[in-house]
This record gives sequence, C-alpha cells and structure tokens, in this order.
Amino acid sequence: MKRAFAAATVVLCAALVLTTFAFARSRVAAVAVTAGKPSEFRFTLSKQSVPKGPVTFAVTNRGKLGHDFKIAGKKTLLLARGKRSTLKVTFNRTGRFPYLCTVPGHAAAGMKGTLVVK
Ligand SMILES: [Cu+2]
Repeated sequence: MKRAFAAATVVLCAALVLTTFAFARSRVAAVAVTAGKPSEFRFTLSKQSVPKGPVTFAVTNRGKLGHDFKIAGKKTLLLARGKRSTLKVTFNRTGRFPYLCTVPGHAAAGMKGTLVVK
C-alpha cells in the first residue's frame, strides 16, 4: 500500500513537471503595436523588450493614413485606418532589432524604433 502510494506520487510529480515544461516551451511573447499613436508617424509598443524566441505582434492602425509594421525582415500588409493584423516573428538571437513603417517618408518622419531581444 505504501509502495503504491509512493509510485503514484512519483507519477503525479512527473506529470506536473512535464506539464509545466510544455507550458513554458509553448509560451509566446505578445506585443501590442499601435501605429499612428501618440501621433500619426509614431508607433506605441506595449513592450520595449522581449525574450528570445517566438513573438506575436498584434498591430493596430490608429492613425488616419495607411501604415505597416516591419521588423527582422518580416512585415504586415499595408493597414488602412482602423485595421489590424498579426505578425509572427521568431527571434533566434538577442540584440537590438529596428522596426519601421515602410510607407515612403513615414520612417523618416519618425515612424521607427528599436525592440530589444534579451
Ligand atoms: Cu506609416
């Protein structure tokens, strides 16, 4: 009886550890990106830094003009006012990653920034 209980405890602990590990591995960082805020040619990001690994950017255009969001060689479609899109990027290394809006003139007007991956 004592033995069965000990075995059950071991199995339970193992299951708990595995579940926790699986959960940690599947965790994807999420960053909310707002284009056109605080002004037309600016971005607001909910996080300035993310851990290395997969990141989902939820991009919303709150400006009046069309904007997109590009980072690490990936970008969203051109988003009309009020539209939203999701961009999934996996960062395999740490460092500073510049982001910008690729509509001509927008980045030069200030629509750019840097995300830190650590
Ligand atoms: Cu733009």
